Amino acid sequence: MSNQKGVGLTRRTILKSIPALSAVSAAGQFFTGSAQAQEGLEFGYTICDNCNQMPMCGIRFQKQGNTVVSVGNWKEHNGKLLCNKGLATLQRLYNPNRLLYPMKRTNPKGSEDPGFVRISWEEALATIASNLKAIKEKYGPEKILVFCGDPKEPRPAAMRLARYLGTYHYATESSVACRKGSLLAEQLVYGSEYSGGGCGPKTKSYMVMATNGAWSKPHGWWNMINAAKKRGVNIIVIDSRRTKTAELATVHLQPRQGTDAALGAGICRVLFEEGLYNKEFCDKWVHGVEEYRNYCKDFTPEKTEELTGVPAELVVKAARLYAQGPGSFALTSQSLSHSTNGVNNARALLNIPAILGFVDIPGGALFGVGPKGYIVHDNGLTEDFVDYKWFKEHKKDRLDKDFVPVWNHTQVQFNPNQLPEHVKNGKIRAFCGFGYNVMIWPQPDQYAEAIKNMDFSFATDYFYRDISHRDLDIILPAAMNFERYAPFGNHGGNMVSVRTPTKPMGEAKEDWWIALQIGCLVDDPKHFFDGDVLKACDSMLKEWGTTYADCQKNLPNMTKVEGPKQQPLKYEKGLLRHDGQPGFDTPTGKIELSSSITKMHNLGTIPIYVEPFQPTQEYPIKLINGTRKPYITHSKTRTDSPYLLEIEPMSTIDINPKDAEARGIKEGDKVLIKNQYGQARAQARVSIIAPPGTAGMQYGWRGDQNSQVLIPRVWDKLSGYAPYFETTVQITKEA
Ligand SMILES: Nc1nc2c(c(=O)[nH]1)N[C@H]1C(S)=C(S)[C@@H](COP(=O)(O)OP(=O)(O)OC[C@H]3O[C@@H](n4cnc5c(=O)[nH]c(N)nc54)[C@H](O)[C@@H]3O)O[C@H]1N2
Ligand SMILES: Nc1nc2c(c(=O)[nH]1)N[C@H]1C(S)=C(S)[C@@H](COP(=O)(O)OP(=O)(O)OC[C@H]3O[C@@H](n4cnc5c(=O)[nH]c(N)nc54)[C@H](O)[C@@H]3O)O[C@H]1N2
Ligand code: SF4
Ligand SMILES: [Mo]
Repeated sequence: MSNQKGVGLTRRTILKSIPALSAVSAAGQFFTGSAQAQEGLEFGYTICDNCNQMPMCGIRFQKQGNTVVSVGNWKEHNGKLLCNKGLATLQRLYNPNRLLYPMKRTNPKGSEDPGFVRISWEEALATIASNLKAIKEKYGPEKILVFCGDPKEPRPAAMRLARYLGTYHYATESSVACRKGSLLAEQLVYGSEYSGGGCGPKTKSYMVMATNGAWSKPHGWWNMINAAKKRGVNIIVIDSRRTKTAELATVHLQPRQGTDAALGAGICRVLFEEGLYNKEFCDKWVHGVEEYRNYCKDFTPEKTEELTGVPAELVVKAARLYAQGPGSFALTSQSLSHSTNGVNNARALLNIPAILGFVDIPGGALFGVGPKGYIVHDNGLTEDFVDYKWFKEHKKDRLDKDFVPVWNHTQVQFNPNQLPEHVKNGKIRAFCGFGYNVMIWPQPDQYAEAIKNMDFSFATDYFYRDISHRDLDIILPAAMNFERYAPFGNHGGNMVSVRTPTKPMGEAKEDWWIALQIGCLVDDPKHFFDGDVLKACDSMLKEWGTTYADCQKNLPNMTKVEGPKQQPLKYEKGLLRHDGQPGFDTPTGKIELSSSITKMHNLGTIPIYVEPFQPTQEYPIKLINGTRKPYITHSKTRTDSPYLLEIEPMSTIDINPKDAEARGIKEGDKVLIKNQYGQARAQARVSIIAPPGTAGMQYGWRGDQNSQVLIPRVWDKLSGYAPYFETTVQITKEA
């Protein structure tokens, strides 16, 4: 294999030499593969992780020896239609820039050149364990932050590591900015996770709440909504932009960004005033109806138009159409939450199916179910595996208690958005990162600085990412989805898929193995399955009546496991509440239009409208900074899968033709986006996808295209999320 010793490598030589040296190993394996041309092709199975979407799609690959030579659809799998990003994972697997060996820094933090050199796994794990132990003893275990980025797969093992290290400061990207803001809204209204679903044969109306599933969800969703349209389902899309999904709509409501609380109130007013709401259901199952109804009175269709920009007659039409039902809905996993009043915006839309009684009904969205202990929104985790109870008991001890009391009350994960402050105050001193990216935060430099100032830090990743990793003590190479056993996939509640991995490239190791090995060194190995990944998976699978090995024997079929039967009206049967009583898992046992929990923390009761940041003369354009593109995921596909990068080699920004013309901007022009916080470059795409006065762009580009510098560090009081979608900017053509 490689002759790499790595001693004395500088950062620059690493960046140059990792490609070169690992190319040797990659190509080495490739050539071994082709030298074994006589060897037959074999099929293998894995799960795609390229959009961090859960549940993930299934991949059937062909391999020759240890080399994967092609990827394709796994037709027996629930998610059997791979998208372009899934197909591009082979380019990622054999990307010559992959991180293949454990590395430690040799120069002081903050140096231009960290001087990373290759070390053995033994040294890496021993160094990590001794540092974590020392910090735990000297300052207390809660000074350690265990953090997982958007990748979902490492999470169960990372959270278990946090548990037995004894730190309840376990956070993920989903507690920075992703799914858990919407989840919080769902929990406040319905008492548990309820983000909607698709359209079944009985569905007659469908409300798409600020998600562009055509681009952000797997193919199955696009097929589902097209089929629904053909069947004549009334589709109401609420989206500030004219998306592919919106183009399918019977009615497209296009509110100005951040005004959904007004739109929700306007729609509910129509339902109340016209007697279209389900009074019987409300009387029995909904709390705060009168209070919210009174609030909605002011939101006449005309007033709603004035606040949201949605024509009055469309507000009325959408309410009437949706009320015909049976209605289903789909709530965004994040877009609404990226505003200062984000959780309330999401709650207001969630109130619509609530007052209509379109809750857990045939033809509507059903509450998700899983096998024993399975936490649907924390895919891959079971309550026992991560000891959820322990984390719940320690919520009040967490550092986010005063920052976001409602979050702290309801969420098991720590909200780490004040990390710079916590590090400055000595409250967080060590960082264990699994696939993390500092660019998820507004003003990322402040977070990079916080990580630099830790007493000790390490991370695992597929690649060395300069801005996230340069100030770590140790960086570890993670095995990719083709190369690892854990985790298994859980699909539709009762189907499990497992993998037949290849041997990892270089010395990459799977995240679960890394977490379990560290666990064995800092704590009782029994808590970490003696470092054995398959034993860890089996600890969950055995509870559901199977094992990893049995599931492998079933391939290419998925394995059916023991779990509750999917059924409607679970709230009538006591299947939603923690105490087994009928009703919803809220303090009142009812759906809460008026929240007992926000009230308890003096943060209001009903989801009121608050005017979002308004365009000014200096910064006249609202910037939705984070809309998904079908061929990009976050930081990942930029360089990892060059085939996708060819589609879009630099950051682009969608600008309405009117706004473009007023600024002399043409398709393809380079533009400068600027506000009081910072500036970023992009290439203009002149498109009606963006309404006049609003621009949309992806985030995650680096250097002078880093749009995160435009976002202020101000927070939604309920979730503690940043207003990524709310900022205002000026856009000018670059000289
Ligand atoms: N402005 C703006 N900011 C946003 C958003 C927005 O809309 N606008 N959206 C927010 C949301 S919803 C999200 S989800 C985040 C994006 O979340 P990010 O955390 O940026 O997600 P990724 O870029 O997918 O992955 C982060 C890192 O993990 C590595 N990685 C991937 N898979 C694995 C794995 O299995 N193991 C290991 N060890 N490493 C892995 C990748 O190489 C990468 O370096 O950004 C958030 N920030
Ligand atoms: N291809 C691809 N797929 C992905 C990802 C990816 O990066 N690329 N990321 C994955 C992740 S981590 C996530 S969280 C999901 C996100 O999935 P989505 O939530 O579907 O993604 P977005 O495109 O960010 O936002 C959805 C829509 O919200 C609209 N919107 C923005 N602000 C407002 C508002 O104030 N009101 C209303 N009504 N609409 C608004 C935008 O115009 C946009 O069309 O996607 C996942 N899937
Ligand atoms: S939608 Fe695409 S990227 Fe996401 S899991 Fe499926 S194939 Fe992979
Ligand atoms: Mo996300």
